[in-house]
Amino acid sequence: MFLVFILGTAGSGKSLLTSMFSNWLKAAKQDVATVNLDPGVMTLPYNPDFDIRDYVNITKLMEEYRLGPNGALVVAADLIAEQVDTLGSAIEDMNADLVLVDTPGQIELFAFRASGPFIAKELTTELKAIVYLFDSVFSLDPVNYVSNLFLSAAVYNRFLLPQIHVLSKSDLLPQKKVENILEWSNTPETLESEIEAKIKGTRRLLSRDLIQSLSRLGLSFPMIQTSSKTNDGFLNLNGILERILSGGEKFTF
Ligand SMILES: Nc1nc2c(ncn2[C@@H]2O[C@H](COP(=O)(O)OP(=O)(O)OP(=O)(O)O)[C@@H](O)[C@H]2O)c(=O)[nH]1
Ligand SMILES: [Mg+2]
Repeated sequence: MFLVFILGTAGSGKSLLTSMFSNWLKAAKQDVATVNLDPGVMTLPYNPDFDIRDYVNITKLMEEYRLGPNGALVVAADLIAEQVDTLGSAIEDMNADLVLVDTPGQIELFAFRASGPFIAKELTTELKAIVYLFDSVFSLDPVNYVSNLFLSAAVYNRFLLPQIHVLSKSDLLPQKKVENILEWSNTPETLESEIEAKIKGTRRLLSRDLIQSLSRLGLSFPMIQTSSKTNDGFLNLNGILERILSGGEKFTF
């Protein structure tokens, strides 16, 4: 069993990717299961095989501890960590070859509080990977793109798992723009010169230094485009996951 955690900023397309990519994998006869780890979500575009909402109830926590929604999510994250053995067994019992794990919209909740990395570490001892989403429309602005690179680096620093960058919602941009952003990920110099051309003053200096420090750290991950509306890039995403997790073999023979 391999686990793939899907992370990204709020609204970057995690849940729809979990939904559409799992459907795509099923159509390719792969034994895939879905996990919802977002205790605060109201409706999901898929029917999770494992749902954290069966274990923690945000509305109850808000009432019980007199908390707002974000405070309740923090308490929920700690409660989830306490039950990690139970959750791990439940997920293992699904016996799927590949498990897609949809994470909460508040990325800091999963990535930066102790519970997320703890869950990622403790939930099964099998191989894992992270798919980190970059929203295409948000990434059009090179400064946003750089900020997101840093968030992704922070995620890597917490999880230390193989990480793939996915430029999500590729259907919302002309292919030329998509390729432009992919080019930034391959050659940081392109990104730097675009920032030099577009931005002035402190923001320019800051962005340039940020890009250079990421290059120095050697933190670069492959980036591919996907769309959960057209299934664009799913074949590619699957190929990369197979290479990372199962030595290039199919997940299910
Ligand atoms: N056009 C287009 N829209 C998308 C795509 N993926 C997601 N969306 C839309 O973007 C919005 C957010 O998608 P979600 O899948 O809920 O994103 P999320 O990251 O799970 O959001 P949170 O869990 O709230 O952080 C929804 O309106 C989706 O329909 C895509 O590939 N193309
Ligand atoms: Mg979601």
